[in-house]
Amino acid sequence: MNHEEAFVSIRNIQSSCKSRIQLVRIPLAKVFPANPEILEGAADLVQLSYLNEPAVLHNLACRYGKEEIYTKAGSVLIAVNPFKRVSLYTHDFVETYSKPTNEDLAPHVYSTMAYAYKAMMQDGVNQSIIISGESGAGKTETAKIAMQYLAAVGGGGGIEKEILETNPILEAFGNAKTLRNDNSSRFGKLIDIYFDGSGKICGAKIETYLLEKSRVVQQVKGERSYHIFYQLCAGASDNLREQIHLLPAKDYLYLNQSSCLFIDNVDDSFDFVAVQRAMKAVQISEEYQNKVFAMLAAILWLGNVTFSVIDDENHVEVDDNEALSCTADLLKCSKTRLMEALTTRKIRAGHEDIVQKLNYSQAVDSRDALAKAIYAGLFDWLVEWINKSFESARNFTDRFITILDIYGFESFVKNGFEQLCINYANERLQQYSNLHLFKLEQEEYTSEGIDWTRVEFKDNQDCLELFEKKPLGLISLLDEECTFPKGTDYTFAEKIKKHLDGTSCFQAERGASFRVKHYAGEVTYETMGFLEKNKDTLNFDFLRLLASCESPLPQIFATKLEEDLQQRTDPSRKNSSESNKLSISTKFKGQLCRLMQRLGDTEPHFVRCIKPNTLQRPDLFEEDLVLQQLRSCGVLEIVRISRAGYPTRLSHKNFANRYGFLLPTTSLLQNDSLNKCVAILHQFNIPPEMYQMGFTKIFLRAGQIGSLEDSRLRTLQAIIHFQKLYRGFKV
Ligand code: AD9
Ligand code: MG
Repeated sequence: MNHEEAFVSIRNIQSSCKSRIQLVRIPLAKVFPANPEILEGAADLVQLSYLNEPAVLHNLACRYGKEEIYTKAGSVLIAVNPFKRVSLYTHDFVETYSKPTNEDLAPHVYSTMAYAYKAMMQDGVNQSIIISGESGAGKTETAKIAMQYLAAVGGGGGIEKEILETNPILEAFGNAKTLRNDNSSRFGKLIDIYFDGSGKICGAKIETYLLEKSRVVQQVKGERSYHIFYQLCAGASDNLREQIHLLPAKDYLYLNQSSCLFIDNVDDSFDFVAVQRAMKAVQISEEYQNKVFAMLAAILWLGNVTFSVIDDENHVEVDDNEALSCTADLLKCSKTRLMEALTTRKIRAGHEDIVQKLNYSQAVDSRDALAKAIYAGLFDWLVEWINKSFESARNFTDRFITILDIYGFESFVKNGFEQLCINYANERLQQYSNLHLFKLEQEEYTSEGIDWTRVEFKDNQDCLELFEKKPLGLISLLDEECTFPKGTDYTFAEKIKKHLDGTSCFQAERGASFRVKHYAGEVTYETMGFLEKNKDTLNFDFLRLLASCESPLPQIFATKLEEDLQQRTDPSRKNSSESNKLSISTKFKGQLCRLMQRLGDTEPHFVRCIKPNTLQRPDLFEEDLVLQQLRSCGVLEIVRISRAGYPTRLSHKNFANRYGFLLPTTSLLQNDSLNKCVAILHQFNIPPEMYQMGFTKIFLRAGQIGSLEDSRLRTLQAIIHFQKLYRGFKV
């Protein structure tokens, strides 16, 4: 064997945690020390002596094999998606975790929630649960489990049932089947659950972020639009079907274009009943439910509206057919007005309006834009309705636990504007969690009188500046380009390359692409569609059309859209013309900023969800996939923060009890724990830079406990061996 190589026995981890030993030749640099057996499957990663990536992975795999899906990484809870029912959420579990105990209970969402609930009630500090992870990792399920726990311990008034019923509604209208997750949330969600002085739930408030509107009109092959469309088509009663001129899902372009109408093991008509029940629970009357369904049908019919070219310039008129009549009938608007809005655009020139005819692709875009606006209006209306239904009870208290279920970091083959926004949100959350965890560490060190300056820590401020800096940050430059009449996605790409190339987190790529070095990895973005999506131009003709509808919902949408337009108009600028309204990215930045402030007033708890395989299958732990997530959701960063400091912490007493017997008999005369600790450190030649002595605890650098454990084990084995010999001798 040469110096650079080592023979190592590799434990081939099966999900059942049974090991198969294999002998392989590996470069020395790639060999990491394994942890002592006593740490196998440790409930907290920080307990590991060796915090290298394979050790962390091995630990999670071992636990996963035993259906121990929860593991702690310091104060963070890691949840590995089991993709099957696990018996961890019964009433007994709620009981166990909600009772005060001195025992160390296994990591669980319930234990995080129990801690948060207690802290809120006893210390009066509002709490937040921040759930992150990539698509399909289990964020939404975890959020529901958290809510169910709170409903169990803080329930009784009945309102908790209504709060839980908001889940099926928001999932029906905001979730869809994607290639990654059959029930993927296409919006971010923050829910505050309010409690009265006796700890009973008394209200809730929901805020949503960036709903993916484009899905309403287009999906990639194998994905679906929002569940509610298929549920409606499958589950509507004959009466309702007739009322809203409903066809089967396969007959609507917006639903059939992606060749995916069903989801395995999902019964859409059954789920429709559940949604209707949930809507009733939040006091949406049957009459109003039917108005909601009429809007959905209007969107579907709108998708079937077709156009015919009428001249050499490709101008179009709407085909006057069933699709057009049904849309107009459902919206309760004039057919002529609808036709006009779909095929022309009024443009303001000086003091006059000029009517411009649309060509074929413009008309299709305008039809889709109307469908998206109606859907977004409907979604916002539902959220507002739900919030109103909880409003009165909420007024009496300011005590709450907030749960954040937000899209995780995304990196696909092609990444666009949505990914940029999502990853920006993740950068913000990452900074927030790093600062918090770092602060926690710092507090513990300070309270123990430990020298804190020896711990180094790097943050992601550079990347956030790349986004937020004014005037030369990604968001500012994008906004600026949106205000130029001649600005295009291409000129935007040119501009950011000119101004940002050379900054630490940015790299120019070929064509209209650029690359950002995120904390979780590098992502290449293509600027196509950036300007249009950032502007989210609102066509005033549609606003007027919706306002003219006799049905109440389109009227409400029109008012809301107008309000939104006003909100998005920067008050510092006087002229409220379209080009001066706040862009989507700037609005999102503001939302994130408020979110951070809100979270800043609470005591946060972090849950990182991990997807163990891409097949959504139980009992399959793909190490590479998990490792990539551990890196990108910052678990290894947390571990690194601990590693940068002194991850092993034992009280003087525990340390002295565990290793004291290894001391020569003379030292054993020391009866004081602290003196014993010092003697042990001397005995084992642990250098001063490898530990610090706190007031009540001893702090050790990563890896130090391993050699002590080895000696302890060897000595114990020798003692046992000796005892056996001695007994044999006696017999
Ligand atoms: V997305 O970003 O919204 O696409 P999520 O929210 O992270 O994603 P979700 O909670 O929807 O993922 O979980 C995906 C699927 O995993 C669920 O539909 C369940 O089938 C499965 N899952 C997740 N967590 C659990 C669990 N604790 N127990 C059982 C689970 N199944
Ligand atoms: Mg989700």
